[in-house]
Amino acid sequence: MNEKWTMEIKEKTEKHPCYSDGGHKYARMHIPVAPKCNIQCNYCNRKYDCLNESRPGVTSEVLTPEEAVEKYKTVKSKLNNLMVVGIAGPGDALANFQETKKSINLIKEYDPNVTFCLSTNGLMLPDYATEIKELGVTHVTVTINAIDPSIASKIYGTVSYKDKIYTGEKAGKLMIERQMEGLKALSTLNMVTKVNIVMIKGINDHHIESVVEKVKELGIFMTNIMPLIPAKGSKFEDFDLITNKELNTMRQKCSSHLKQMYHCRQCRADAIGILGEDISLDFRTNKCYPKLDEANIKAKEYTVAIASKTGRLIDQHFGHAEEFLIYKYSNNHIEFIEKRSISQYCSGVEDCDDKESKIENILNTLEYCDMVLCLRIGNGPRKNLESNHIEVIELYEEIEKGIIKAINKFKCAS
Ligand code: CLF
Ligand code: SF4
Repeated sequence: MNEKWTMEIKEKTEKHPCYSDGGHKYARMHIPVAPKCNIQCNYCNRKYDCLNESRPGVTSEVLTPEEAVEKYKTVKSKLNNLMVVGIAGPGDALANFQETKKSINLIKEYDPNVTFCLSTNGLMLPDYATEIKELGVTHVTVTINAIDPSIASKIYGTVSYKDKIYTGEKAGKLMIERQMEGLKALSTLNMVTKVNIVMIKGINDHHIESVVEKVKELGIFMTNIMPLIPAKGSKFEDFDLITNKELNTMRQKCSSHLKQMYHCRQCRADAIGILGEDISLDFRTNKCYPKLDEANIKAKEYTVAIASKTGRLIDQHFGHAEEFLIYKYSNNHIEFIEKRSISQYCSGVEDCDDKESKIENILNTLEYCDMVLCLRIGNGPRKNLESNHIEVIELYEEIEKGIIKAINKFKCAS
């Protein structure tokens, strides 16, 4: 820990689930008050949450600052271990500075002891660093994917700054200059700063150690190297995945320079709870109660396969499922039929080689299914399922509501 930090900051860092290895028992609550963004990353599809801090495939509701504080009061009354309020999208926290500021002020008025944390692409950081410190933010994450403009130019499609749109190396150079200036400011202000780096095969994977070394010089506390999750509809949608082995090798290499985060869950912009156990659905304010719209439902019957960790929610990545829950819709009625076990399509790095026989196995398991509902799915298995006439829908929802939404084809947003 930095000697210049006060006891209060040290304690807040120890109880922060992302910054401390011992913080796993504490909960954080993201307030999704920041929908706009000022840049276009080539791995981002704006239909989804900001990938610099979270994962694609599921979108978060957006709250006004007033709604955010009301939701905070409810969550706080039910979660004794709630320590951190984070602003991580769905766009960029500082591209929505008025909403970010107002939300923090309202929550601080109600609970002056909570830790405020935010994540940003860094473009506006030099302008707001002092103000966010004064607001009471103690922990800041900046996503920095490159320190070389030619590499950055492959990652940032456009950057919108002071009424001008930048592209190519000019965009890359501007981002890096602003990010470095922002990091210096945070360091001078003794803020606890983490740098997230999205590791992208063939683009910046050979360059990550240089980023870590550079940000270390600027007084950063830790880095979090995250694998690219290719977002459907983004320029990088067909990019190869970084394997867990490649990721962990890179993290270990970089740990000789700086503390590394190994437990990031690439969570939603409205995630609530301890890391890895998102309970945001229990607190959703934008309640949507879908009803079966019989007149518009195409088929009379559907067999639906669900990927679920909890048995209650559609909350599992297709590739991590060891079994599917099979439901049947017919005559305006949904019924649970059975569990069907599979050998996992991809349970990690080394055993991802024989994907063809695994997808064969899954296709056999999913025989007669019309749809698969899962939290996320890679492009390869999606294409395989679709070419076998199985529709794939990514969503995060309670199972029955999810089935209704899926067969209604999303009458209300997930
Ligand atoms: Fe949220 Fe990010 Fe703050 Fe944590 S998340 S704003 S630092 S409170 Fe944590 Fe989630 Fe990984 Fe982010 S696990 S995506 S690193
Ligand atoms: Fe998307 Fe986040 Fe990049 Fe903005 S900063 S373009 S929301 S990934």
